[in-house]
Amino acid sequence: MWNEGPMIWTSDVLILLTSVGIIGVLTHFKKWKWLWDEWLTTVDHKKIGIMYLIAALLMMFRGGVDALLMRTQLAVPNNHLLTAEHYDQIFTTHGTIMILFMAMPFIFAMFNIVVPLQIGARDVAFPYLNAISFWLFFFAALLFNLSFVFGGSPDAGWVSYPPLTELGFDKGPGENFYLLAVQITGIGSIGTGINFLATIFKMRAPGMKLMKMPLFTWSVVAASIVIIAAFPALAIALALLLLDRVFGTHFFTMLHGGDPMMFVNLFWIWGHPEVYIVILPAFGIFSEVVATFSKKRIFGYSSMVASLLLISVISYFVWAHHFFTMGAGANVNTFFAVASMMVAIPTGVKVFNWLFTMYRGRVTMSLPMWWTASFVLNFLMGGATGVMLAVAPADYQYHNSYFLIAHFHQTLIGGTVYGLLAGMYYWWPKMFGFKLDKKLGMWAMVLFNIGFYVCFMPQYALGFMGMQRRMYTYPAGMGWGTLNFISTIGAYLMGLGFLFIVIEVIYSIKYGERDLTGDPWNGRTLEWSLPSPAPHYNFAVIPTVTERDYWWELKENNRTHELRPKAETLKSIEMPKNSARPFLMGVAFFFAGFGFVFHWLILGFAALAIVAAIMIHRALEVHDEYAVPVDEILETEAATGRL
Ligand code: HEM
Ligand SMILES: [Cu+2]
Repeated sequence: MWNEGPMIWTSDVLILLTSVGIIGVLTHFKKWKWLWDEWLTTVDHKKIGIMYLIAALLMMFRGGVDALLMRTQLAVPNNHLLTAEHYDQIFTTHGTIMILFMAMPFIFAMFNIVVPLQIGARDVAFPYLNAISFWLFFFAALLFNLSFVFGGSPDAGWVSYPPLTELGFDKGPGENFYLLAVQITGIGSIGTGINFLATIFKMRAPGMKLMKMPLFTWSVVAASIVIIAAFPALAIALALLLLDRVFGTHFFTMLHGGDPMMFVNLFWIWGHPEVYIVILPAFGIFSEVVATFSKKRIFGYSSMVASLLLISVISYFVWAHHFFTMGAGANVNTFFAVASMMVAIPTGVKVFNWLFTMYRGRVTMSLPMWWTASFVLNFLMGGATGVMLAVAPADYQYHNSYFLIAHFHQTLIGGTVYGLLAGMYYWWPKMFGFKLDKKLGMWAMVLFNIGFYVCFMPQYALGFMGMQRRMYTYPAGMGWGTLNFISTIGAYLMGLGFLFIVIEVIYSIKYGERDLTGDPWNGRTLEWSLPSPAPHYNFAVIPTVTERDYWWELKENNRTHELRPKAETLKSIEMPKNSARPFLMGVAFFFAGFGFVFHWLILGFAALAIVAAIMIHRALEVHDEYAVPVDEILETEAATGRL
């Protein structure tokens, strides 16, 4: 902290000022009680979704600043803006944050905001667990981000391979921060996977058979299955590595019979499915957006469902494509090459179905639709370069080169991030009751999209020219200078695009078009039958579904009044009570993590004991629900003009 140089000191000061600022504002406007009652203790899936969204956008900012620092460093040959050590730390935190603390919470934001509304439920199956998942993620993100303030950031890449990460080569504490923060957020993710699978299988409105579910909900099923099966592998890998580091075991240390390759296998058994976890919900979002804005039902519904499920299964048979060059032999490599290429088939089916849905549809180019259209082109290229990488012999040439960097950014940004932004624009009115400004949004989209190609296209070429990933600088004679400079310009254009999104949000809070109908896009699924934002109990009366795209059917046949509540028949509604425990559990996990990072075992175990105490307290709880009185429902429904 004290010996790390002006860049870190400046960040430290900025963090301190921001914290003081936030505390000051909350105190000045007397918002502490509101914050506690309405947000920190909430179990309402819509609010949890909004908190995930805010956190994800903040982390996108942090990860983006990392990206710009790296691209600035690489803009010209022989640059010394960053030291090698600093560059290592930055690509590590960038990768980890983008995948685990940006993409994951962003998909969870969408799960939470949409799924219960879309299936006609009042909340998720386990609202209390849902809050725990959020706070575990939140405090894990805090722990991870604190690493550069206390003791230094991890620097062994987001994959954290031993022996680089064995104690002998990496004294820490950066690596400990990585292991513990990722472990804690991973536990939360497993909870979310279980929660949403249970929600979707158990809480659907009467009549909503599986094959009548909206495609976004289907994509959450697929992603949740992958989460439940994949994250335990990561938990084991991280736990064993932590044991090696903190307690001197030898799971992965070669000298005493351990095998670092085992970590690599465990990591990618999680790591590859992980990229499908973050892309599958994006596929679901595109399906909703394309159908809504083409005013047509989705083309090939059953094949869309089948391809989602197929992708989630195939994703388990490809992990070894991450180490084709490690000498597994031709037969093993062939198996994993063929399996990897097979993913292209169901993905291709989906792309064609989106195109066929648009074909002869009455297409409206709204912002969600622009992001979707840009996604399609990106994903075709990302998919094609993915198949190129899956050709095992060819991969010996471009393994770990910039070609790979360009490929995975094209799928992660052009697929996942575009999808999540499309979803954010699409469901924003449902969350907040107003639309985001289209003009500013177009600026953001155009800048981001052009910036994307300017940034990453040159990197494909750089890969072929021999530039390796994770190089902190390069000599002038390689001929890589021009392309790198262009790439950096692209990165800044994307940064500018992000800035426009921020401006757009701030502007729209004041001037954005209010949504008084609840159905600003003329949507097809149940969430659009509710007012925006939806009341805290969601549905005053649970609908009985008879069709796919039920809300659309009702609108077509002038039967929307069937979903209106009737004053005579309203009954009081049981809703889960707020609880402080999930938040406190997050705090306790934070201190446990902090303790183990610095080998303060007493703090670590004491904090875990508090976690246990909270769990016992919960186990003894008898009444965790309360009844919303009919009067309150009447009043709320009348205020939105639905009675
Ligand atoms: C403005 C957008 C972005 C830019 C300019 C950018 C740039 C970079 C750069 C320069 C690297 C290091 C390459 C190297 O030297 O090896 C990198 C690595 C990486 N990026 Fe990004 N990135 C962006 C967005 C994202 C997003 C959205 C994700 C994930 C959702 C992501 C995931 C990763 C990962 C996993 C790594 C590998 C880290 C490692 O090698 O351990 N990036 N990125
Ligand atoms: Cu993979």
